[in-house]
Amino acid sequence: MFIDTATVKVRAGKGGDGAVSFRHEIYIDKGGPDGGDGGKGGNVIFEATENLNTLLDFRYKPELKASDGMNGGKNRRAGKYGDDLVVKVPMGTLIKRDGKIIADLTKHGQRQIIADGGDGGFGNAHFKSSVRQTPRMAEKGELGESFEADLELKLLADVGLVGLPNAGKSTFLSVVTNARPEIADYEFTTLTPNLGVADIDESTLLIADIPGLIEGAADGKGLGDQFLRHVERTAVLLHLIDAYSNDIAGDYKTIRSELGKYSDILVSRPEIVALTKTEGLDDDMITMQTDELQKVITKGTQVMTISSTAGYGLNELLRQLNQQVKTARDSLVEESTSLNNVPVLTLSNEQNTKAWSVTKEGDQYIVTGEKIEKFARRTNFDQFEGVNRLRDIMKKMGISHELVRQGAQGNSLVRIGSSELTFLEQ
Ligand SMILES: Nc1nc2c(ncn2[C@@H]2O[C@H](COP(=O)(O)OP(=O)(O)OP(=O)(O)O)[C@@H](O)[C@H]2O)c(=O)[nH]1
Ligand SMILES: [Mg+2]
Repeated sequence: MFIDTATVKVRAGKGGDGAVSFRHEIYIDKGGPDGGDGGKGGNVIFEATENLNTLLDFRYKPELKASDGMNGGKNRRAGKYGDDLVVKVPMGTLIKRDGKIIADLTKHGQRQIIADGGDGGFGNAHFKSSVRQTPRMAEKGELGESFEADLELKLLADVGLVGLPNAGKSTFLSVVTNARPEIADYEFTTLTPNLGVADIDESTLLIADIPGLIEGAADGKGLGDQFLRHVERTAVLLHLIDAYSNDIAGDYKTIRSELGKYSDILVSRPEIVALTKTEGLDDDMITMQTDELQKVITKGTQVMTISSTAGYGLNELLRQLNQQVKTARDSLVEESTSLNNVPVLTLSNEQNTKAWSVTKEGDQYIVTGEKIEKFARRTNFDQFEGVNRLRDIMKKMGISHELVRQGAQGNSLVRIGSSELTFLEQ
């Protein structure tokens, strides 16, 4: 079976907690704070490899988890970082989060952090100040990023075969490559894409055969557009047309219009058109059909004639394809590098960190805002001083002022994310 999409849960490691500890020195009852910081949680990293070509394995991996960071220790000893988890995916895998592309791994060895490990919490050694000599508080480590990632494999073939059903696409693939797709004299024989490798001169061409397209394909008719993404990034399109067609110009236009509706990129790919099944046709007939085609094809497009069953014109066609693929690949480099720079989504987006808001619900006050929620998550609510520090931060950010303005009193309940505290402002 051909598997080209998968959904996996990714979970980066939690950061280790900071430690509360005090130096033990001879003659000194209690030394300064020396609790170390927690280590950062491990990242989940995806790496593209040429050794895989399906996403099949991911169906058996319910969760991809990196390890947690260790807690800090005495003597300012920092917790060990959690180990990263490196996940191998086939080249051409797109990774999406909530429908947004967060990574596009096209080259062998290319890596990207998909889920970022949580930061470790500060140990109490960080919290010493002139007024606070013995801080009995430390931060908790943050949770790592965790979400469902949708993987989508786009085959990075060199040549994409397009055409109406029954045009002879699979037959061509079966003759010029090692692939053995199903072939039959009816429409929609091919239901899922086939890939094959053709040898020509000193090169190899990876050719993708997809189900036939019909009018309305881009809107979901027939087998719809679900397979067009497999040819979206092929360097060159080979458009096959049955030479026996009664409306050869119409056939051509139907396919071009569906490609155009699907994507601008697809329709602007270099294209070679080939008339198929020509072994039984005389030259006049072929010339007539070619002339008809010339009236409608995109300027500069080559028209070739082949017969897969008789073996006519195949090497010439492969040679032309090879040349066009080479030229096209050079200009494609730019496109794929810009895709590689798609940033990974992370929780800390600078623009949002300053924003917060306070709303009143019944007699509770709900505080939202990325930065304050982050501080709250890192606060250890079992430690009195930790909670007080959170109150200090709320004061500095102006949140306390807003709480007073909205009527909060000392014992009012304030909720920040999933944390709760009493207001306690004098
Ligand atoms: N005479 C002749 N028949 C051919 C040639 N190539 C393909 N055919 C026939 O055309 C019919 C359709 O061929 P396929 O290769 O299955 O066509 P397809 O484009 O893959 O069709 P779908 O998968 O349905 O889109 C089959 O009966 C083939 O035997 C050829 O060069 N000459
Ligand atoms: Mg087919």
